[in-house]
Amino acid sequence: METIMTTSQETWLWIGTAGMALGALSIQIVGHGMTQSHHRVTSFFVCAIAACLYLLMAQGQGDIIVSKATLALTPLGIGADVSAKLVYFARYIDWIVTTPLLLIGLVTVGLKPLSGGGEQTRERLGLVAGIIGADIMMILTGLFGALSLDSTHKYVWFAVSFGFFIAVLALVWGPVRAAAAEQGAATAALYNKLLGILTVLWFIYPVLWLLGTEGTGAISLNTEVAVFTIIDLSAKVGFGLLLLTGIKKITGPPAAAGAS
Ligand code: RET
Repeated sequence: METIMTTSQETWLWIGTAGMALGALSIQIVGHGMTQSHHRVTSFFVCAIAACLYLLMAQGQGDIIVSKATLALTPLGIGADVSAKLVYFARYIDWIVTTPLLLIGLVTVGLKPLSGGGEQTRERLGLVAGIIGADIMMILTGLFGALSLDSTHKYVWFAVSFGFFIAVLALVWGPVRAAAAEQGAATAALYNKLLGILTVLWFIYPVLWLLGTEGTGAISLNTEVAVFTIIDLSAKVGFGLLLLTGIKKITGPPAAAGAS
């Protein structure tokens, strides 16, 4: 089991910190003056929050050595086959805040603006609450799994987390996609493109978790940290820039939108 933060990991974590900070900056530049500025705000904070949590990890403050002695989630009397492992818990603090923001970004492309209140607003709020609730539980139960030393406990939590993941996907591929289809070809195409990219990128997370130190330990922590950095930058900076440029193309320059 791996219990040391290596130089390779440190380097990748600094790359993540710098990449997220530059990403936040580039989102401000690309999104400057855009019509739907809420997209700029959420995409900016996704990167800014991740930059902080990467900084925490790069400084060696975002990990915990999980062992029988240090962990509350590890029951006493566990078998002798378990030892200690290093877990970057800071990822889960990042994800629990940024994944709902990313989903809000996607869902506000798909759902058309509401005029007035009424029953429609309530239904809409219920749908968005379902997506965000399931997403938060996906990350929280994933953290429980990562902090578990006993492998039965660990895979029980993995299964629970995966169940919530499927619920999130079912909602964004089902009702939200149907709503996007009613909004005209350009919006539907942008929603479907972002949905496809998000789905592919997000599926890599549970796979890496299973292969990495949280799961089976088939790949080294060095590889895991490197791949997570690349996927995180794609899912946050790459996704954010695609979202902003897509929305800008649909809505046109602010002056024209204001004149119409
Ligand atoms: C975990 C635990 C095991 C089961 C599942 C997981 C899913 C994680 C996901 C994370 C997405 C993170 C993003 C971060 C920001 O860029 C928690 C690994 C299903 C989908 C998009």
